[in-house]
Amino acid sequence: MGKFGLCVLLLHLSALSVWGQNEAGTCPAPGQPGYTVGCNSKTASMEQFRAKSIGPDDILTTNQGVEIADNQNSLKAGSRGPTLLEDFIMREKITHFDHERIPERVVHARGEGAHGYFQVYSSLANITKAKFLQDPNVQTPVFVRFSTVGGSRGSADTVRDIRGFATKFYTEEGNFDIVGNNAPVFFIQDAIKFPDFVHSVKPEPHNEIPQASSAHDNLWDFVGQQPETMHAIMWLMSDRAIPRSLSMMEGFGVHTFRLINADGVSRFVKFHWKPKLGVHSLVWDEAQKLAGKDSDFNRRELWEDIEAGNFPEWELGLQVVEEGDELKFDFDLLDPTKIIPEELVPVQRVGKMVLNRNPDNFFAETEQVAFCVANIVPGIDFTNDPLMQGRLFSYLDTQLSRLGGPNFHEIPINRPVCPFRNNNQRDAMHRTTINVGKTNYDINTRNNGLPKQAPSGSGFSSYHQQMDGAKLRQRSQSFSDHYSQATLFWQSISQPEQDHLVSAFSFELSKLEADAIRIQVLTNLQNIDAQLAKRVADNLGMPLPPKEQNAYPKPVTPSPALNQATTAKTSIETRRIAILAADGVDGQSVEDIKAWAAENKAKAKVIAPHAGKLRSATGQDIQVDGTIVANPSILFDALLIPGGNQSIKTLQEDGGAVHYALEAYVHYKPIAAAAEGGDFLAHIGLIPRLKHRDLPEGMIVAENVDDGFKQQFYNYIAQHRFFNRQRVKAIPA
Ligand code: HDE
Repeated sequence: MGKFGLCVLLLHLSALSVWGQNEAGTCPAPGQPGYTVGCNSKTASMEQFRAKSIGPDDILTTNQGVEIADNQNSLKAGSRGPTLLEDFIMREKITHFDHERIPERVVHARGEGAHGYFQVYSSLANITKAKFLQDPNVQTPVFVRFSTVGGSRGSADTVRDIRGFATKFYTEEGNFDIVGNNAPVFFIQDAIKFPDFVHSVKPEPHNEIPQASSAHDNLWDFVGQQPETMHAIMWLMSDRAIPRSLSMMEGFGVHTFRLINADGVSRFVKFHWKPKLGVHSLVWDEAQKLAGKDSDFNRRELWEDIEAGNFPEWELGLQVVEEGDELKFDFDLLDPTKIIPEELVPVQRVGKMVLNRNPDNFFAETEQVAFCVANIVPGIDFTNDPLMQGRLFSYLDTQLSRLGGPNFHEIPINRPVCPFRNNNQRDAMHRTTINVGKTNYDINTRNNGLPKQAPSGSGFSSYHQQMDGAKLRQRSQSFSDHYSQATLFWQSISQPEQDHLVSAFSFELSKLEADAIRIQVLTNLQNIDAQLAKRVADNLGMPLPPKEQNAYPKPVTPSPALNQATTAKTSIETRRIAILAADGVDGQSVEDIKAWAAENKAKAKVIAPHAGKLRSATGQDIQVDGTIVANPSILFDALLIPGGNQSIKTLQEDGGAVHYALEAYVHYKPIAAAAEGGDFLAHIGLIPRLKHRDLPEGMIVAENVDDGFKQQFYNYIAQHRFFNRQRVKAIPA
């Protein structure tokens, strides 16, 4: 910082009269810059000085605050001589760089985060005393981190995987974290199996292959031996595991938690996040190509949507079960491999979460954020789910090494914003708080007994659940049906989703080396549904193994809530439309569609064979937003081919353009053509040549881009994909 900057800062600080360390000797308020536990008049000014956030606009200094005069040349003995050890500026810089990385998360390493708020629709006082769920006028700050599970930090976004969906609520009573996933069930029932499960799905230990993929022998070997994985495996092989966008996926707390009201009455609860834009997925071929062409596809879109003011939004849903109803289901509420079908216990939508601000710094916020299942507030409590019990231990434990010691709660993104007052935890690595005073123990008399416990009736106290039972290593018999809900999932999803699921199993199993593993998995599938097993076996060219005698499933009633085809399909917000054009295009329709898309919070881009500008049929300049080669069709939700004789002629001769449309077709995307655009589609064989009738579904061919055209295009884009298209398999794209 330059001397001038320092003066300005000091002047600014001395002008603070309310929260600053001023003449009156007061301390900054909790949550304000410079606030520190135990802050008093001696420490505050130093803390304020340090609390200034570091921007790019000051003069470079060393970490000791010394201004750097030359950041381009190291100190040498002669301009061609060796570098001197004395060069403390270079040594400090390189030493710091050498230590820039912290260990990546052992799972969920790749992620992206955003800030926002949560607001309850109306008071939930009847079911919980949690303060942030009482007042519809209160907006509670949140930070959300989405992640994939298996891949390393630099792996691709669009791999087949469960997505993490972790939310930290900075409530006025302390931080509450819902550390959830985009699947409502987990692969195992007991935490003791977690390291084995994770080892099996991660790259194999001898060669670290494959990265961010479940298609290898170790995972399927584990799955074959552990039928409890099968329900979550169905989700992993389904379209849910390749979300179109992070804002188009559901979130689930997975475990059953408790809600406790002010009268001490406890109820069971499952947490859900319901996306405003509905649940939509990529298709597998597209996901695989995206992993190469834009490995940041999901991350980039989240960032861009927030920058553009298209804020992702979810409703918080609760499934509440009365304490007395705990045992009324034909599965165990404590079993994390089971859902409560929404048709049995409806999801009440109780509030909304909006993500409206990107992090300032990826490392400081998204990388250093520490979620923990054990972070709860009064009014919320745990259950005996044996997976949850293990998680209560694991998160803080792993963060001790990931974030370098027990003081990671002091990192700004992890700090509560409520009046975080005091405790006697002291010292350790990276401590930044300067505690003052002579006492660091409870109960003391030397500091009038302060800090002290919350008065009786306030503060957190655990739900008084009755416990008994022998000490043993055993799983309850009520956890033993591993197939019925996998069958429920299979029978609930739509036909296209079933087809995709069969393809996903076939793809993954075809990549295995060991036939024995394939046979074991087919046996498990046979226990779920004979049709499913047969279709996969046929694709693998293998006979169907016999169904196991003692396997469930029970008869199931399909759950429409699991069917992605019934999701919200009413909006084109955030959707991306490619306008494929070349010189000579009808400029008016390009402008029209761009304006119409923007009005509807969608994004239309002109994609052309070359960058720069296009010359329209009437001689205007049209800005090209991207080239065909750098902006493939997989980056878009829909395709428009405007008219213009010359443009169409050029596109017909351009293999890249032809492939563009064929690929959009095989990915089931809406395709619209205006005027001569229809000739292009006919030329490449996507629609009949002579009459533009009997079009494949999701396609529009019209004379111009009038209101009727736009309305139909809107409906088609909102529809997302058209899975009943003919001849998709025959098209080489
Ligand atoms: Fe996690 N999990 N997990 N997990 N998990 C971690 O914590 C663990 C489980 C989930 O964006 C780790 O800080 C155990 C279920 C998310 O930072 C670790 C068990 C669900 C994230 C860990 C589970 C999750 C994690 C790795 C079984 C959905 C990323 C680094 C007993 C409800 C949070 C870290 C973020 C991260 C342990 C199972 C979700 C090792 C032991 C079930 C979203 O502590």
